[in-house]
Amino acid sequence: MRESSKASILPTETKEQVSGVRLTSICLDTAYPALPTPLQTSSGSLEVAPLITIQVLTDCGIVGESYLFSPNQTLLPALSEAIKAVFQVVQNDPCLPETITDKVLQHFTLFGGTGIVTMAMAAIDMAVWDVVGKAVGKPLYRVLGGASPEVTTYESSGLGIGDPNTIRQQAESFLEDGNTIMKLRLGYDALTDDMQVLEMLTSAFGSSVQFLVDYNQGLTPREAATRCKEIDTFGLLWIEEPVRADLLEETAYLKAELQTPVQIGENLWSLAEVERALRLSASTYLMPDVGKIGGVTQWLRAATLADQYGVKISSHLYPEISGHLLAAIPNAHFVEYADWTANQFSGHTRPSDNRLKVSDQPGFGLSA
Ligand code: SMN
Ligand code: MG
Repeated sequence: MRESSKASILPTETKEQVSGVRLTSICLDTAYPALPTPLQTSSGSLEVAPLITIQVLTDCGIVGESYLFSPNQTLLPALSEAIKAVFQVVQNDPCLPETITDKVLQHFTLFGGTGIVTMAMAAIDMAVWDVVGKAVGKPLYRVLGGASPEVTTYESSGLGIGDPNTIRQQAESFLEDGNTIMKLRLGYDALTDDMQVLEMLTSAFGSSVQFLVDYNQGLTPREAATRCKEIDTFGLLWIEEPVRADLLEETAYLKAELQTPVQIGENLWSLAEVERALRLSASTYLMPDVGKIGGVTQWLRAATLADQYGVKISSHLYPEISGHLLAAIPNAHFVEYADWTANQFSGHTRPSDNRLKVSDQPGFGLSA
């Protein structure tokens, strides 16, 4: 790992302000908000957004808030247990997120691997960063050195695999709010179906809408070579996860063959995986998921690494949290906006004209 990606994130003055605050206990809850628009992808469908909400309590009375989104509902109980187990490792520790994350990583070395433990670590790390923001009375993007609360977004709340007329209506409703950049899910049974939807959308909207497409890992490398070449002429902003997320060499091959940028990252689970993707030049851009990469600390380290390779970073879901991160990094690309948590957090804001104004409340401002 390049050491500069491990350079301290928390400014010294902030560190001094929060090092006296200690983490005392944790409260967890679950929620299953229905998706305003159910989403069909080539690798599964989503009707509710299974969430764990996390509160980390401290000895100074500040409560850090975060959440985890699990595409798989049945794993929420296991995830909750993992969060409690990881919290035990850092209970009574000072509120220093980087130190906490490094301690957790070290503690679970023998257990090894990634997955539920990484997401549990993320839940705690995110809540600890929220405590930091609240302790110093600043929104997180400001704590992290960001100057403006405005970030560029694309709409990702719909356009799942399905009926072309419904897709067109959804695209029209995004456009009504001035959101002209949107993500379409592809990976229909046949390439001709992918082409039909793309042709319908481009003839309906012309150059007034820019599309990105997501195959959700649904293609074999051979299929991907054929399908991506066919859709390469549509001027798409990117083609996301054409093949299984661990097939980085195959993704690198596609990137080299295509005019259209290739996007991956929501299924990179560690800095080592991010660095491998960068070294292989597996994709044009990266979009780490703040839950799966291990939290704010690891997400920011990944963004720093990517910057060293000249790679732009977008986020994956968690718009209320990711917005702060994109507002604070030099290599920011897009915040993925989905409305799935709109009724869950009072601090959730919606984009218009492809822009999202990140909360100005201390911390993430999840409950404003
Ligand atoms: C996605 C990821 C997880 C659940 C649903 C959809 C999709 C995205 O890959 O990038 O938004
Ligand atoms: Mg995706």
